[in-house]
This record gives sequence, C-alpha cells and structure tokens, in this order.
Amino acid sequence: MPQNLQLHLGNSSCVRYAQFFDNLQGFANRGVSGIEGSLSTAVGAAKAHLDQQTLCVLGDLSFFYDASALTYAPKNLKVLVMNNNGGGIFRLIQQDKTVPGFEEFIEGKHEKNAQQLAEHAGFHYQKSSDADGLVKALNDFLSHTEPVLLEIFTPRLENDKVFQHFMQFLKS
Ligand SMILES: Cc1ncc(C[n+]2csc(CCOP(=O)(O)OP(=O)(O)O)c2C)c(N)n1
Repeated sequence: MPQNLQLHLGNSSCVRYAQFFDNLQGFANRGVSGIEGSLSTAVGAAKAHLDQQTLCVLGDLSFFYDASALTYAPKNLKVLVMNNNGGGIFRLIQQDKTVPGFEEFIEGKHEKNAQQLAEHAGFHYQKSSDADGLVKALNDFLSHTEPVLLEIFTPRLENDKVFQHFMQFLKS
C-alpha cells in the first residue's frame, strides 16, 4: 500500500481478505443492511480529502449496487473492483451450494463487468485476470493520476476453495 492513501473497504469478502495484511488501516461503511453505500462513502471521503488519494476496494455486487456514486467522484479516487461474478461470500459461508436456486437467488451469479459504468463516469478502466497481469496492472493503477478503476476477475467457483485452503495453511 502506498503511503498517504486513504483506504475504504466494501463489505463482504474484501474485509476478510484485508485481515491477511499486517497493519492495514482503513474504513468500512456498514449501511442499513450491508453492501449499499460503500462506494458513496468513499466518494464523500475522497471529496473531503482532496490532498490525498482514496482507494475503494469492493466486490462486484457492492459496486453495481452503488455505481451511480461514481458519477460524483473527484479525481483522487481509485476504485478496485474484485469481480468474482456474484456474491462470492455466500460460497464461503454456505455449507450446501447445491440447494435449489443457490446461484440465482443467493449468490446472484452474473456475467457483467464494470467497464461501461467506469467509462461513463470518466474513469480510466483497467482489468486483470491473472497474477502476472495483476502485478503490472497494480503498478499502473496506483501511479495513475486521473480517476481510475481496476477490475480484477477471479474464478467464481474457485475463490472459496482458495480462501479455505489458505486459512487451513495459516492454522497449520
Ligand atoms: C443492501 C444489502 N442487500 C443485500 C445484502 C446481502 N449481501 C451480503 S453480502 C452480499 C454479496 C456481496 O457481493 P460482492 O459485493 O460481489 O462481494 P463478494 O461477496 O463477492 O466478496 C449480499 C447481496 C446486504 N448485505 N445489503
């Protein structure tokens, strides 16, 4: 993490990922029910602190839910969308993923991406779907001086398994 950067986390998996980093300080907005308003809060915080960069890290559903906030974003906002094609948190916490309607009604599976919404709001759009590309994309993303959105695609059916394996590894 660059110095002097204000971090905002969405709800859901990104908060769980953040726990893997030492000394990571950030803000997380818990709205009425959860995922609404994470991006709006980061936009407001960026506007209130124009002298520093604000980075908002959030999941795809949280992003789509609140995407209109992007239209009001100041130049010092960076958005990192972790797109696992749905509410991946439910794959982590749901024991039985074979229950009828799981993908449609619980996970909210989709094939959408953030590109058009980002460009509509005047953001430079970047994407990455593999580890090598991500290293380069992150460097560009963090050094970009205009509003920028990086979308990281991860495999919907593998995220929960990787997370669980990593947790097991840490415990062992
Ligand atoms: C307003 C609102 N609606 C629905 C929910 C239920 N909910 C909790 S997490 C979640 C999915 C979040 O998906 P995403 O932002 O893509 O993050 P991921 O789970 O993939 O990390 C949903 C719909 C909520 N918390 N708040």
